[in-house]
Amino acid sequence: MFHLLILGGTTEANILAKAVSDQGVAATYSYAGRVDNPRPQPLPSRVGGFGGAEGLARYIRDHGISHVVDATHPFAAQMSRNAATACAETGTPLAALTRPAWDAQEGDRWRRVPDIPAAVAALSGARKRIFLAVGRMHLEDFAAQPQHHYLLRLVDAPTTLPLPECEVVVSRGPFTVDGDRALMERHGTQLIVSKNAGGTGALAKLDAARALGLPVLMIDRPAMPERVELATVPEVLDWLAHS
Ligand code: 3Y8
Ligand code: NAP
Repeated sequence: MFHLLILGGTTEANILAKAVSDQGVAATYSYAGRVDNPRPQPLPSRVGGFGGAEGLARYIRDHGISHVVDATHPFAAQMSRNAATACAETGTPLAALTRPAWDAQEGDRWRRVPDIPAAVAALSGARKRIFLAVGRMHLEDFAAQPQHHYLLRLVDAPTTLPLPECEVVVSRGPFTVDGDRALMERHGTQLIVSKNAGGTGALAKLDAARALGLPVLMIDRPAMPERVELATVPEVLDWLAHS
């Protein structure tokens, strides 16, 4: 019996979900439950963790999952590790739908750091106006550099804020270059901090930074487990048909 599990939460996962739904393929879309109102999907959806790799293995067995596509964000490394472990354990075909990392272009002023702690360390020094566009989950880490004035962009209104001087914009992407340029000009942004997410949904701020001649602190992706990696939805549909 065919039943696909899509580990979602990204633009690419949503494009895959639409294609799979249009084909009438039996599939379930999975969210972690990070935000209050995740985008509705054209597939039956589930929200919340599985309970580690063993929880995912149990879910695969209990729900007769025949294929898994890991279309999570490049920084969702724990989910990707669990998917690789659970699929190996249950003998379930697994493929990742990934998007290439961004590369600095002509005119970009990037400083690359390997991870979030290195980004925090790189913010030592005199007060700046910083567009901290890394979301909510790692804000605590940046409390080590309270001297800056931060512009934060969050999906949901925050309950607590660990940074003494910050301005919050509640907005989920995908974003536009004009919108991000106006946002940064209004804030008087002097530095942008960004994850190297790749894809199109978060790219606008980098195009705006280039236009404004602003420096970017770019956080490289975490390492990913060994797995089949596909770059487009047609490749995924072809993989599903032959694996
Ligand atoms: C819950 C599900 C679509 C998909 C939208 C993409 C694009 C817009 C850009 C900035 C950067 C950031 C953040 C971001 C982007 C897309 C895509 C992408 C970055 C949603 C979504 C969920 C999440 C989780 C959320 C994280 C946060 C990260 C905001 C849906 C909207 C910063 C990553 O408050 C929280 O807990 C937020 C947590 C993980 C990172 C963090 O550490 O805070 N995404 N984002 C998913 C789940 O529950 O399983 O509602 O659609 C999805 C999208 N976010 O087609 O509309 O595909 O990348 N998401 C980053 O890249 O740096 C914003 O502001 O410039
Ligand atoms: P993570 O750190 O890799 O995963 C932490 C735990 O969250 C996982 O072990 C799993 O819990 C649960 N989880 C993560 N993704 C899940 C999914 N799609 N379905 C069910 N459970 C999931 O993940 P994250 O970075 O917090 O990302 C969470 C979600 O936000 C993912 O859907 C991801 O695609 C999306 N997202 C993340 C980012 C980002 O910057 N990290 C950006 C855009 C979108 P259990 O161990 O209990 O199974």
